[in-house]
Amino acid sequence: MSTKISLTRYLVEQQRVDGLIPSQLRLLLEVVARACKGISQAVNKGALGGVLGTAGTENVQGEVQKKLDIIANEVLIEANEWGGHLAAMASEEMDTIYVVPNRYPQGEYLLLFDPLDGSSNIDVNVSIGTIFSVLKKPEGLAGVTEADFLQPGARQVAAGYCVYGPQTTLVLTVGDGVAMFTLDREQGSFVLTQENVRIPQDTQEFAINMSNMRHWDAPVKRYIDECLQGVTGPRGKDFNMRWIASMVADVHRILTRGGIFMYPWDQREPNKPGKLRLMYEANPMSWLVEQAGGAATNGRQRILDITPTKLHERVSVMLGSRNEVQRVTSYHATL
Ligand code: AHM
Ligand code: MG
Repeated sequence: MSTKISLTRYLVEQQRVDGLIPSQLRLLLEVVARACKGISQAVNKGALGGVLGTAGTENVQGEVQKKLDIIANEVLIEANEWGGHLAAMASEEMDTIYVVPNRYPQGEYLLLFDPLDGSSNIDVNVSIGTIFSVLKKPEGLAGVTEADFLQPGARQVAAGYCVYGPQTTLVLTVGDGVAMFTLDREQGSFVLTQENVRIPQDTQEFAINMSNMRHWDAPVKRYIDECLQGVTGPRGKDFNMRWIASMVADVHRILTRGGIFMYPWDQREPNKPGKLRLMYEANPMSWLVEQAGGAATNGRQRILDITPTKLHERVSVMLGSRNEVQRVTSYHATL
């Protein structure tokens, strides 16, 4: 009988055998996974748990908050604040950082999350997820401020997401490749179901919200237009399209079978670099994709090299199969 490897065992081995993660980081990741289990329960209850619908509030970005956005945010904070491994947290759903209260010990890590990504899919029973990113608090300073969070994604020490779909799957990197864990509801634990995840370099599948086509920049228009011309066009092959409108679910598909995902800058909001958030969405997903052999840019530079100037900074995102991301990025250099 093959041995099932739990997330706990996987993390212990990463710590013991490979020396990749300190014990505090291991604890932190266990707690995040536990919180995701709680969120998964709430998601599964749906209408029976009274968790669907809007909460009647807006977040700092002016987006209407769903009940589950708020529930997921609270679950993550309550699970993480007392463990002693964190200095502070930041969330897409909170205006400012949440410093661990004085009554608890302060740790050296910073946790960032989008508690419930794909909010527009909550009420329609389509996959949604939690995205998280872990940074180290810069050394030598007492206390913690928003400035401590403004580090490029290349400095992440762990990143991942949990997708709540037909299965609940936690996907994680600590800088040693990407591993996937499926929630075993009978055992109540995440079980390793795939290691060394690799994204094929080439793909014939793209993910973009096509309804925004008229607002895109010329390089993105050119790239998609060439894909749409199919086998008789310059690409010489047909392309398929998928758009779930949950980044977690779209990225999960790309990590599973390849593809390119784009949420580019568009003319509707010319002063914003894009819709998606750099620190809660683009950075963790970009690191996962790179760790699986893919690429991630904003059309002009590697996303992980961008130094954020504010917590809720937005960014244009192109990520997935390496050759396709390089192609659309090269179009930005020439047009
Ligand atoms: P959210 O964090 O408020 O849910 O917004 C982010 C989501 C992404 O998951 C998804 O890729 C995108 O917004 C979909 O946007 P659109 O509805 O414009 O297609
Ligand atoms: Mg989101």
